[in-house]
Amino acid sequence: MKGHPVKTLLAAVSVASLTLFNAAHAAGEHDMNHGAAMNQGAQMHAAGAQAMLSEGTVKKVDKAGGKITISHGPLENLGMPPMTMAFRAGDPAMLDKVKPGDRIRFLADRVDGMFVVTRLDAAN
Ligand SMILES: [Cu+2]
Repeated sequence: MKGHPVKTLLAAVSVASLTLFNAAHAAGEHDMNHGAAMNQGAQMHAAGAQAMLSEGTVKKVDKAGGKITISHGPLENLGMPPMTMAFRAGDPAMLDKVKPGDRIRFLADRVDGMFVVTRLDAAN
């Protein structure tokens, strides 16, 4: 059984790489080609998850409807130019920590044809 431990190690390493790649996909690059997704994964590794956040200003908070209107800069992961639009809140609790006029950093993704804010942080 010489060499068996090495094989096991190699298998573990490929599983780890696959898991990282799938995590990048789940984060919102599913519409991009694989090369771009892999580049973005490499950038995330270098600069941290902050690199993926987009900037915006809260225009309106609709807690009853679970929506937030944001005047946003370019959303690189969605290929969207700057505009003002409504997003669905991925988590209703997000809407408790912001108000119109707040500068935010956020992450949006397309889920079932709707744009959803999956992460929301106050910007200073
Ligand atoms: Cu938009």
